[in-house]
Amino acid sequence: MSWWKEGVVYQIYPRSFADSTGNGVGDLKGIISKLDYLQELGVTIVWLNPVYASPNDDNGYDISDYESIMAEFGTMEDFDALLAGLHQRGIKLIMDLVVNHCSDEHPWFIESKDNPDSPYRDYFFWRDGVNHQPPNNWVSVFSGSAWQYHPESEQYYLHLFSKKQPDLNWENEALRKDIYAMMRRWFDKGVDGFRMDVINMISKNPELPSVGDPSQLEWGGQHFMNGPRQHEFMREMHEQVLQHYNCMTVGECFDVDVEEGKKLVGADRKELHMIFQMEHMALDHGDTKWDVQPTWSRVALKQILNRWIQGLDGDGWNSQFWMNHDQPRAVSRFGNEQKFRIESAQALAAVTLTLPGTPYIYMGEEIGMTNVQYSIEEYKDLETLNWYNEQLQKGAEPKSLMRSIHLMGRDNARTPMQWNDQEHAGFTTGNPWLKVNPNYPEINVARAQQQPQGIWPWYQSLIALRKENKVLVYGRYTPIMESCEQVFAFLRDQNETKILVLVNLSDEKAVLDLPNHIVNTPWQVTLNNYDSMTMSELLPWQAIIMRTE
Ligand code: TEU
Repeated sequence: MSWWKEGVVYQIYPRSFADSTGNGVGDLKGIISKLDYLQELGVTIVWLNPVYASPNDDNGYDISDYESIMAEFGTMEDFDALLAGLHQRGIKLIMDLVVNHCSDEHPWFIESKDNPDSPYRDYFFWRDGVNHQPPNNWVSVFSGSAWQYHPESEQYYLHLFSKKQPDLNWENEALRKDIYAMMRRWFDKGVDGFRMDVINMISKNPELPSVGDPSQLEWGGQHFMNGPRQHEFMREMHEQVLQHYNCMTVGECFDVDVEEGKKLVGADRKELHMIFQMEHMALDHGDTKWDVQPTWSRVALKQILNRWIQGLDGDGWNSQFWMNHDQPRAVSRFGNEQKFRIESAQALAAVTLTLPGTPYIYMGEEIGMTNVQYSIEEYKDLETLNWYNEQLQKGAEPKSLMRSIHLMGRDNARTPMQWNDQEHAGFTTGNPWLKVNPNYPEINVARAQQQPQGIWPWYQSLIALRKENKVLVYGRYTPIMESCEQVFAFLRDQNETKILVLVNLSDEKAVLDLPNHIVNTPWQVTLNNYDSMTMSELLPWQAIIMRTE
């Protein structure tokens, strides 16, 4: 029985949650002021995006000191108060661990740059160029070459993300020891676990070879995704740190298949508890994420999730989510924010909170917050801005670029939390760092909590249901109607208890084609987001959860 299996996670992007000072940036005291809110919702674990000292090139994912708090967010005393306040309410805290890279303003990097003979030089990937060109042709996730030239030492350093995020060299044992010691200090302070940023990118092929045509920028993933020493490093981290604490770990992992996933989370592997597999986040991608496909397949979605659930069954543990701080708003992307905002947000919630695996709710999902359509000057995210500028230079049409950004840009998830219909949605009394979604008079927490049939109480009920029914945590999972392009249906059962989940993920009515033994079971309806129901048809985005002993 592990608390992280039974828990429900709520993700907070601190910059955008609640501002206590009026400077327009969310902060730790702001989060403290909302702890009763979290308790009322019922979540039992909070994941905080990075709150460490950072020049904020990538909103805290560029860390300049792993052991102090970002000045904009408050102080270490505030952090201690936050942790204590969560624990008093029976809520655990997991932190972001960003150790594939740090900031170019971290003392390790400054030392490595200013003093090539220092032992810190080898904490990073410094290499000579080739004919006055970068050492290889890898492209950065945030556009352009993954190498930055440093004229003083006449070498380049590797940065798979922005040039202010130099990659750390995990081949170096002293670096690994420093990271483990830092993690232990956070655990000793009382934090309950880590969400590990791009953790399957830490082991690079030490030769750092080019891919394909060396004169073209290419994604070098084959040389650093799930690299040669990945599992060795994970086991070492487990042995030196994780095994000593009653903690939770979840690794963010792009490009893993179930086989690779099992190696990371298999029960006897001594690596991680969970990963975020990202396959369903690509359902609407074309060649890149910006090449958005207008429709996505429900059958494909179910195939992905079922493959992971069945693949890890009895061995590893899944995590379930529709979005995070890098993804568009769930209701805008997978639901229908125009015609069925409430129903579709409820339908999506019903799926994540009843599938096997730990559910993750991203702040604002519980009130059905939506994407935004800003002009380019209003965006802050470096991924979005770099891509826009790069594409413009290549001659792309601004209009089509904006269409992609409106659908896919990361700032969709990062607009301030909408608390009420006051100015700036009650997020700040000052000037918000990122513009508040103009729909806040209609979509906000205060209002959502007053709507008995709305999204907020629905989340509250689902969370309570999961806590009260361990069958939803530990029970067997049997998918139903797998080839149906509208309905996501499944059975959870344990001993005599059965829970049936029927969710219409479409704008049209859906015919229910259920096996006889299910139709003939004496179900009691636990949750239904419409007033009526039948066993033969679901209304658009209808979600029904039924139970029997
Ligand atoms: O994200 C990893 C990552 O690859 C993302 O940048 C992702 O590809 C992209 O956002 C999808 O379009 C993690 C963090 O979650 C993200 O916020 C950071 O920017 C990134 O790592 C670098 O630390």
